[in-house]
Amino acid sequence: MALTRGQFVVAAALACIGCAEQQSNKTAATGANMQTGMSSKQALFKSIDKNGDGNISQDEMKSWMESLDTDGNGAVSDAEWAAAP
Ligand SMILES: [Ca+2]
Ligand SMILES: [Ca+2]
Repeated sequence: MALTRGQFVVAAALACIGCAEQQSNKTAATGANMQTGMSSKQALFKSIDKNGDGNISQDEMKSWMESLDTDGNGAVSDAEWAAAP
C-alpha cells in the first residue's frame, strides 16, 4: 500500500512524537521542562500547532518539518532533529 504525502507526513510526525516520549525521562532529569510544566510530548504538539486550535493540520506539520530540515533536502536527519530547539 502506497502512502500519500500527507499520510507519510503524519506517520513521520507520530514517529517523532514517539522519539520525544522516549527521551522524556532524560529531559525530566535535566529539568528542561520545569518552567512550562508540560511534558515534552505536549510541548512538541504545541510547537507544531502554530495557530493553537488544538489540531495539527498537514500545513502545520509540513512547515514544522521544513523548519527542522535545515539543509532543505526534504528529510529530517537525526542531526537536524538533535539540533532542533
Ligand atoms: Ca492548528
Ligand atoms: Ca535535511
